[in-house]
Amino acid sequence: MRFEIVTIFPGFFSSIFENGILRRALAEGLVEVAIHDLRAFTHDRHRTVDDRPFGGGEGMVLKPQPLAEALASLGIAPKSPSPPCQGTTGDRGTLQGRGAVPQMPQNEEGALQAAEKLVAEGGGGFNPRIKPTESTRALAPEERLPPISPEIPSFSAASLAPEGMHRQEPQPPQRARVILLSAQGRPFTQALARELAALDRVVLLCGRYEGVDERINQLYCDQELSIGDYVLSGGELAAAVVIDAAMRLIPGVLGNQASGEFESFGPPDAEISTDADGVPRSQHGSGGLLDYPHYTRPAEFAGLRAPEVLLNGDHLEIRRWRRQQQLRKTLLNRPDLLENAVLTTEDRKLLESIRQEIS
Ligand code: 6GU
Repeated sequence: MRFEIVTIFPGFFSSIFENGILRRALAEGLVEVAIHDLRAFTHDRHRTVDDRPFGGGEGMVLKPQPLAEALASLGIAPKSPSPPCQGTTGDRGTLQGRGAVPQMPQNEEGALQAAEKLVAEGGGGFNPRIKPTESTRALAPEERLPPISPEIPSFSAASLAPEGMHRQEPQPPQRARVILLSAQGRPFTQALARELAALDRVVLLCGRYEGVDERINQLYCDQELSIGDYVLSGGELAAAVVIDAAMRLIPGVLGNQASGEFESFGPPDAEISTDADGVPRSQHGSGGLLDYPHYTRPAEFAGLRAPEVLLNGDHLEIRRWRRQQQLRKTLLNRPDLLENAVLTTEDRKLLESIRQEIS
């Protein structure tokens, strides 16, 4: 699994990838992350990435040319000039040969043609737009991983291997997706995180300023994603969120695979599993409810005792209590989730009594 991030703040990500689960996943080669500095794809003295919006208005817009060149360097060609993507198109292969990072024209008009030519010629690899972009399209064996640009900080041992030393051999089919991060995107969810975790390559374009020239979305993006109903100053935080959420669902990244399946927003059909002692690991995967509250030693802290039921070892009772707590938390904090939750008759009774209790 490889994430490519295109950003004007490459330094933003260092602490995120140097800590915790992400760090381990990278060190173990389960995940690769490459960060591409958008300014490396400018050609003027000031390394200009933005410009004033046509039609006037506040703020600045990310220019299309550096983004098109950044994508070309990753072997990603424009789709056919069709209507803007609606955020639900399928995955597509986006890979190409290695080779040097292309020489791009020094003017903006030529950039797109050059990007297309580069990819069509094979210097930049294959053109995924030539083929239909059906969901999860398999790539031909000769379609290889992208070049690693020298200026790109990369966070995995594999991607730091010297040019020519890795991935020369034919690769298995690749599934890839290009995502624009913007406040205008469709909401990022756990279900989407699961989708991304099953892909081989995810390219994240971090929007900045007032936005990104919409033609980049139209030409290149499979999805436009937002991480919530608030405005961030840029897509970098959102990219980190998307990577964190997706990467921890990749097999092997979490020590205990079940903990990914069974937390809040787990798949609705996640089965209730038990640990070696027969204690339910959790019930919170079942039905898309929020997680239940957790407690650990000491049994009493600051005058508050952990719930007695958790201390007495009655697994059936523990299970019942946790389900009730899930229902309670979901009702209080996210009542919207109850609409799609899978609820038993007992759950509904419990919900009713919680409703009465809190009203
Ligand atoms: Cl992905 N970008 C920006 N700028 N703001 C956001 C967002 C993304 N998601 C929520 N707010």
